Amino acid sequence: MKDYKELSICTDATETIKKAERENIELVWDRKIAQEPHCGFCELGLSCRICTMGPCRIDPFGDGPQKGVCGADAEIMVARNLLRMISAGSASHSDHGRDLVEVLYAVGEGKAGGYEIKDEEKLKTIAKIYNITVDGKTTKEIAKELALAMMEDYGMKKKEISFVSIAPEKRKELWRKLNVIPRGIDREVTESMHRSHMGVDNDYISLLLQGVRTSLADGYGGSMIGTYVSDILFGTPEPKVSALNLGVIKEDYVNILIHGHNPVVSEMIYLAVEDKELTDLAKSLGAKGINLAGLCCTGNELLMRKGIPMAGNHLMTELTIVTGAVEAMVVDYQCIMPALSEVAKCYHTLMFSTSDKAKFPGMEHIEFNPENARERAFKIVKLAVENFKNRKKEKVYIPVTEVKSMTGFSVEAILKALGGTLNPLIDAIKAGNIKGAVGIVGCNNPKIKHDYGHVELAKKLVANDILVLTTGCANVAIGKAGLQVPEGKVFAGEGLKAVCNALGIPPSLHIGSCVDNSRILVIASALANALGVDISDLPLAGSAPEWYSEKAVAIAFYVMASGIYTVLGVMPPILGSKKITDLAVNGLEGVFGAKFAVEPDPLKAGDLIIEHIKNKRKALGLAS
Ligand code: BF8
Repeated sequence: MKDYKELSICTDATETIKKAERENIELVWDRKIAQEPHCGFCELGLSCRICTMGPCRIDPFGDGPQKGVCGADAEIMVARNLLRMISAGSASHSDHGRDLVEVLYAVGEGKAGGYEIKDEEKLKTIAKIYNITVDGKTTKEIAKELALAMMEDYGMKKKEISFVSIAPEKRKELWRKLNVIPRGIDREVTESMHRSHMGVDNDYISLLLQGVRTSLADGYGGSMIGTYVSDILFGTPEPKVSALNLGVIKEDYVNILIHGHNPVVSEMIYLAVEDKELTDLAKSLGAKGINLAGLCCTGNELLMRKGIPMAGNHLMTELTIVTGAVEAMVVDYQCIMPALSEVAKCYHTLMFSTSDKAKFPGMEHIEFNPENARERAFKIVKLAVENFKNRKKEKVYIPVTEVKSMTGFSVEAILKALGGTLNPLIDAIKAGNIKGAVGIVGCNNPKIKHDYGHVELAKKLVANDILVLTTGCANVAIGKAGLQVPEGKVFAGEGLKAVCNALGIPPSLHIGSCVDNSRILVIASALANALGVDISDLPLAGSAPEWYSEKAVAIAFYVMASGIYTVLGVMPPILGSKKITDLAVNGLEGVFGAKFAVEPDPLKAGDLIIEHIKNKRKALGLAS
């Protein structure tokens, strides 16, 4: 018997974990225990399998080998491994952005089936950032030209990628001095892989600076392109109320879950679910209709734009299937545990993969591209509806009812809530009603009690008048805890509560998926520009209390390099190098005006952030 209370703070999770145990279903927590003890060399970053002269390990206690076969010491080994983590994370966000650019291009060419431009205004605004003239051109012409210009951001023609232009002048000067401005997204990822090959870059500082440049290619490149093109194609999010937790899965309905990251697939599934013929088919089979719900970041994309409810975050994905009420799960890519199809085998759930880049044993592969997406989405939804008859009533268990949560706080929506300018926010910060703002972002990790890190940190910060912004899996955790509805002001301190009352907003704002951390960069840059300071002067911080993914490492680096203090709840594999660890938690401050801290206890992490915000306010001459 598991100690359920130690696994998650959420009733929907613990109740469904119990069901899984009764039904002999293996879950992520079981597999984690089977892996323990984890390899200590790997945890410290002191193992290397880059070449076949190894694999090599360095003894952290000094008794065994202190160098790999090639001569790499602890610094080189840790730095190379870290650079490869950043590169994989940046590649993932950016390749997602690339798929959106291809759809934008296909729309421009008139070859994109069901896709269209939903936000023309934004298309034009972004085109102008790329120095594309818009007057006298059709929407399709602008779309095609912008897509081609964005493709150049992925290449090697440029000295600086385009969105770097949004950063404050001081920050750009610093980046130029350090030579870390990304020249091309793919170029930086490729160069990182090259530099970390045996016998190329063996200076740990140089390797880490390339890590910074690669992460900036993600934040101001692939991720920002992903966010903006999604807004152009599917609409810029606006505030709305939706629902979260396993209770969004409806017993009387055909339930379809979408999981992954790319809205290109999920938006088409959304359209098919709205189709009357398919709904009638569902009704003819005894269901009340078709119910669509999201998981992870593709869920966040649909939640932000369409108000489609979310069934859960990363560690809830297996548990949704354990409810026994899911007719189909449709996945695109990233954060999709290959274990899902094994769980699905124990129920009637059909599993569909949709991307050429992400195939899974045990899933039926129905590939999407811009031309066929509409027809494929209808095919999948029809198969899901027909699967309703295979549901075993006795296996259905949905342990909770849904919780309401607000979403849709794009930068434009925040500005609108503020009356069109950042001034009310700046005034509230100056007056001390809002002491500062913190992005709580990132994943779940079975090494940390599910959602505990996110929720406790968010509660502590809002109680101290610090506005919270959420993305990714943190959104679901904090929303489920009730902090993302206007009534969530009960958790806030008096100052923040007054702001929530005046604006009708919650103390924690959901701003999107993980690529939408780029929205934090936009807000931070706009705030710094409005005040005539650098981002590192602002009372801001970032935190990833439960991160697991390489993408989170890339995010942490571009947030830090933008000048934002970043607190991680899980230790990255760097402790094997004293020099790199010291640089991360001390030395970076003198270079980027920001550094990392690692603190698994969210209450202590909250103390670190509150102290940091006090210091930043003091330096700006604001009362603490
Ligand atoms: O990109 S927060 S577990 S779903 S990696 Fe994955 Fe982490 Fe969730 Fe989204 Ni982000």
